Amino acid sequence: MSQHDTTNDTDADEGRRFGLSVGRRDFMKAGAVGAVAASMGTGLTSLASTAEAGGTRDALVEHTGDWKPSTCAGCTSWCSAQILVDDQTNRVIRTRGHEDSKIHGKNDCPRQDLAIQQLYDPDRITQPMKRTNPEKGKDVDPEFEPISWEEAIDMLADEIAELRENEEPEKFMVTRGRYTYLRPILYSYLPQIIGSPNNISHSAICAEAEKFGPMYTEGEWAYRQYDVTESRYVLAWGADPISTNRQVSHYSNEFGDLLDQATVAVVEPRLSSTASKSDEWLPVEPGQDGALASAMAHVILRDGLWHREFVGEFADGENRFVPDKQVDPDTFEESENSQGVVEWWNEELSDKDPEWAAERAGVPADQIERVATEFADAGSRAISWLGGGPVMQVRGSYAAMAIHALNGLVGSVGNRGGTLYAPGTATEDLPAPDEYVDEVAEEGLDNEKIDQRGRLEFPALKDGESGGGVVTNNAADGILDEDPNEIKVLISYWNNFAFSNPESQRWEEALAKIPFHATIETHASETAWFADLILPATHHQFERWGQLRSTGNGYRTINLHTPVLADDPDDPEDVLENGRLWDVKTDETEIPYLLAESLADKGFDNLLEFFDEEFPDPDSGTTLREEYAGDDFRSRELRAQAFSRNAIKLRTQPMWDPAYRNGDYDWPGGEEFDSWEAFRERGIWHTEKWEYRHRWPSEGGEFGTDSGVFEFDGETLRNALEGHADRHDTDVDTVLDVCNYQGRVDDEDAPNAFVPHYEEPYGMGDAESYPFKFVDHKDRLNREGRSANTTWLHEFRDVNPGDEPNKDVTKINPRDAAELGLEDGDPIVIRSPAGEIESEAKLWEGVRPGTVAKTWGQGHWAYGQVAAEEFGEAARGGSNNMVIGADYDRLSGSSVYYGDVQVAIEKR
Ligand SMILES: Nc1nc2c(c(=O)[nH]1)N[C@H]1C(S)=C(S)[C@@H](COP(=O)(O)OP(=O)(O)OC[C@H]3O[C@@H](n4cnc5c(=O)[nH]c(N)nc54)[C@H](O)[C@@H]3O)O[C@H]1N2
Ligand SMILES: Nc1nc2c(c(=O)[nH]1)N[C@H]1C(S)=C(S)[C@@H](COP(=O)(O)OP(=O)(O)OC[C@H]3O[C@@H](n4cnc5c(=O)[nH]c(N)nc54)[C@H](O)[C@@H]3O)O[C@H]1N2
Ligand code: SF4
Ligand SMILES: [Mo]
Repeated sequence: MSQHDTTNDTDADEGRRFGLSVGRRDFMKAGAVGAVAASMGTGLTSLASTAEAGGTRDALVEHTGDWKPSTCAGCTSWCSAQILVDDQTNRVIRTRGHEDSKIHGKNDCPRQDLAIQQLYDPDRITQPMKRTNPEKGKDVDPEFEPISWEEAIDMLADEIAELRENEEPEKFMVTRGRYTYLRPILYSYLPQIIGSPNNISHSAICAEAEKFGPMYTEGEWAYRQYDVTESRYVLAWGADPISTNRQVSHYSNEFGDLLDQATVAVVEPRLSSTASKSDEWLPVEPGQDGALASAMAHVILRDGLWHREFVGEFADGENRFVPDKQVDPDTFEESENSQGVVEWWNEELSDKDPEWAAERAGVPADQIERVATEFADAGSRAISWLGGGPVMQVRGSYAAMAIHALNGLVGSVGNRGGTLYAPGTATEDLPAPDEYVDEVAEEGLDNEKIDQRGRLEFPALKDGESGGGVVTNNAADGILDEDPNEIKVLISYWNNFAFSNPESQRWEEALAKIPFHATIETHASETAWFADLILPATHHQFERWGQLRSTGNGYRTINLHTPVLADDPDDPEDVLENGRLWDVKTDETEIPYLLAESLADKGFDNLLEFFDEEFPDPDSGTTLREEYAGDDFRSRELRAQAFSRNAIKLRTQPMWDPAYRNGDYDWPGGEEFDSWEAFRERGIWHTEKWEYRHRWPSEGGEFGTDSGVFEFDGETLRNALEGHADRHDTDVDTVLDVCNYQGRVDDEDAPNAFVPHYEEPYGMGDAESYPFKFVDHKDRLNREGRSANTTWLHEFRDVNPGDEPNKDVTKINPRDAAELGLEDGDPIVIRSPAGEIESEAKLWEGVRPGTVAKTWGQGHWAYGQVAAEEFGEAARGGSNNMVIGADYDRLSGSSVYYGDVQVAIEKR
């Protein structure tokens, strides 16, 4: 493993290649990282040689520094972590899972180590940069120049102040990707006080369609945790939990035991890591999961394998779920826990037998029978594990409902060995800004959002509400069409929308159109290429305050991000001096605070007043100005850091402040700390353990649906769809027609719109010109989009079944390859109606004939010297999002990645 050579940076024309005119000082700084690394190497070697034989590893761990708590945000597992910081060099040398975590203990996943490469990446942005070339475009060198924080913040404040003066605050926009739970400050409160409704999150390019399933069956717009230690059957749908998905660390720990005690079956068009280690692989035709789910439900009911206590029973005990026969609802006595199973059978399942599904899904009927039977034979200790693959598709919402409803049929919902949610946590909401919102802002906030959510064609029914969710990728069209309004000033943070959105070419255009764009990132990403201002961010795992949470093994933990490089993280001076490598600041706290000060200079002081009034240190009551008076920029920077610390203390106060938790606060139970220092030093807090079945109405609980029970008949969905139709003075059938679904309210020839049901996949591209289905999947070493510039990502690409180190291959079944005349290593072009990319053929049996699979995450033309072939000039590999067109599962607002994407493959 070689850290890429920092001495490259001194290459004479590097500045030009980077498109960043960087001064000599920066190269020297980069050089200094290299020097530390080199000297550390010697230090460790000598330390190792003095340690006792066999104990070198322990010597390293025990004697070189302290393990400090933080959080890994490498994926949505958000594992609590511990970081070993070397005493002598103040350098992070190791990370691991937090030893006290009841979810994963010290065991993390290998991706944590890549975070260290991110931290010390010589290509990080080390100080603010301003664009000097007013022209914007992919092929236009931005000609960035370094500037001071004071100048940078002033520039941004000028732009915002101007919008306010012109009474057009709705032309301001914030986008976010990953975040910590200090996010409301930048993502919600800042635009609210300025007066813009336009805060757009990445959620709909992430996994919203997945949440649709549990929402419209049991009323939970949330991810599940899976009780794998108690389970006897795991049926994973497009989820690859030892490689991606959520809680990879925990599920990887448990996977060996799981295979001993349970059967694992994986529904996947490609042989994923999990499929390769499981008992059954159902190599589904992309987009046809809904057919399998309906057929499995059919078998479970036909054979009388459902869970009586959860679902109910025929009054006389005779099973009337006979294929092709309708059931009289009066003959069935529903349990207190659920409703509508008879309707589901009558409207959808009665004729969906395994033969019917086999024809569509390309999986043998006897395998469907066997898997459905063994799944239900595990009783309630069976998991139907819903990943993004089967549902981030044009009509994916209904497949999500069907797949999740299988958990209802076998009674594994909230039950031992089944699908659990998170026990209640003791975080507190940050102070609310409502009092600081003035009239100009109120008017701005009345505008429609730029992603057009809630329009007839974008129901985005999060939490049952019309327009309740985001339609991330459509914001690009909103910006381009100035519909509902023009966007003049954008702050983007912790995302790379010009790369991560399907048909990302549209974002390049949209970003080029925005007159002023500031981005807060660690790297010069594709998005930064279009920015006017790059504000360099602290690294989330090592250099800042924040908080995330993990859910697994029956618990939820609250995990702190701490600035581990500072000796005393509570001391703002120490954090600014020692807590970060470069002249970088924290997106969610310090930057909004500095901006508030600068806006106040320009006559708009609502934001500053809010921060000053509402964010004192909750321990001492000291306000920011009492702690650091003075109006020079240094005092402001210190207040900004104190603000960060106070914000995290306020957010976590119930956990560490006995007086607070014993007051009015509705304490949910869980660990109790007696002081901030005690909590901060440990950095992790546990809930109580999930109590099985406590939400079952038969046990005195309630589900979050409109009916309060688990719904097989989609009553909550009916209400949500009717709400959306009413808002547009139309009927549900029109909504479904406009949104491209097949279900209807009352039409013999169409599926019932409310029950979980099969919808045919919809091809993006005609099958004749684009004969292959494209199967996109995450890299085992992707840290979402953030490990792109680490060498290990590229060196170890073969941790993905079928991939090759340092290459970006496309996996093609040898039978298809023979027809195309392709051999291993042949250069190819992948073409779709959206665009084309270049790749290399890899003949591999692990993909279904008729499909090609390609790992996501390559194809950067910016981001850094490792990520790109030539920074700003040439891409390394091909970005899948250039061929995945922009389309939507409109009921959830989700972007489509799977099932419907069709491509042509040609030899280059
Ligand atoms: N290693 C790693 N892990 C991660 C992340 C990461 O970047 N890297 N990111 C995290 C994030 S942000 C998220 S949202 C989660 C998402 O985690 P998941 O929801 O589990 O993952 P997706 O990437 O949406 O799912 C893609 C999978 O579906 C399969 N697939 C494609 N088409 C179909 C189909 O038609 N049917 C079926 N059944 N499967 C299909 C693909 O082969 C792939 O295995 O992962 C998190 N975990
Ligand atoms: N084809 C395809 N596309 C996908 C996916 C896929 O599986 N296939 N996955 C989708 C999913 S699930 C998601 S969640 C999105 C993720 O996509 P985005 O939400 O766009 O986020 P990332 O790409 O992870 O963010 C990368 C940016 O974060 C910056 N960054 C890195 N570390 C930090 C930090 O500590 N602080 C700050 N402020 N910035 C930092 C980097 O400079 C970089 O530009 O991508 C989606 N896009
Ligand atoms: S599973 Fe995700 S959050 Fe946990 S250590 Fe790995 S990358 Fe980090
Ligand atoms: Mo995601």
